Amino acid sequence: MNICMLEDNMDNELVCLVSDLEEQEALRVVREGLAEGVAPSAILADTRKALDIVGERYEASEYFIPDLMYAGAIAGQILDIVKPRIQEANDQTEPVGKMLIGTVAGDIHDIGKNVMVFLLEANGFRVKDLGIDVGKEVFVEEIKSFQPDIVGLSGLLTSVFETMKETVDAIEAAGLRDGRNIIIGGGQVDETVKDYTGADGFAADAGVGIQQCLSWMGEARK
Ligand code: B12
Repeated sequence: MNICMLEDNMDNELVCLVSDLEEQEALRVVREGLAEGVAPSAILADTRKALDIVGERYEASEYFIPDLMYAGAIAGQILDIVKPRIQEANDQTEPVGKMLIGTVAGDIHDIGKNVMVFLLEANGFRVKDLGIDVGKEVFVEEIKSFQPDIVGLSGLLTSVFETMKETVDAIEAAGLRDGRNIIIGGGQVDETVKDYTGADGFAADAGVGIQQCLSWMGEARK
């Protein structure tokens, strides 16, 4: 047991190391865990728990913007290590569905979106991730070529709720809404924002988002 586990009373070494920004130790634990057969989905779940703690520490003024960026970079490296394992498993099977996702224009937050992407892949979706600050025209063009079953719009800033609405409107105006669902996600979205933007669903948590997407594809988990 290391010091951070004693101090924070956490029983999970990876959650503790990532939330304490112990980059090298965290990456070592991830690599050893994978070698010992720990499920990639468990590593992703722990990484998400750690990012929630980082967010809480930021709001409590214990962490500052550089710490958030560092936490994001550590999470990104973990996701990079885990991703090939998830892809290996997915290559063996037909995808559950196709999902196009991006953070809408005006917003550069992507940690939560990336968690959602990895959970989608872990659950058998083929995912095209458009990245951050994605304009509505780009969503429209990518829907035409990728033909997703579901479109996911991520946004953490309240100021981009309008952009989400404009993106949904543009998809509708291009005649690309029929036969596919649109889900919005981000820490501050709720039923009211969903109704305002005209999306079909919302999720302020990736676990809820996965359940919604699986249910749309007819594979809801019990
Ligand atoms: C980390 C962070 C940053 C990092 C982002 C790094 C990165 N690569 O993403 C940096 C430092 C860059 C940043 C910048 C800014 N930030 Co900031 N940031 C945060 C912080 C602390 C944590 C966000 C996070 O990653 N959480 C952890 C993840 C795992 O959670 P999540 O994003 O909510 O994602 C989950 C769900 O929402 C969902 N989800 C997410 N996307 C999607 C998509 C779909 C389709 C689905 C289904 C689900 C889903 O699944 C995820 C996993 O469960 C939040 C505070 C908070 N508590 O959210 C502020 C916060 C979002 N930021 C805020 C602000 C104000 C800013 C800045 C404007 C600050 C500034 N003055 O420059 C800039 C904005 C720049 C821009 N144009 O976007 C405010 C927003 C307030 C508001 N009312 O809009 C917040 C709420 C902080 C606060 N309390 O004031 N930020």
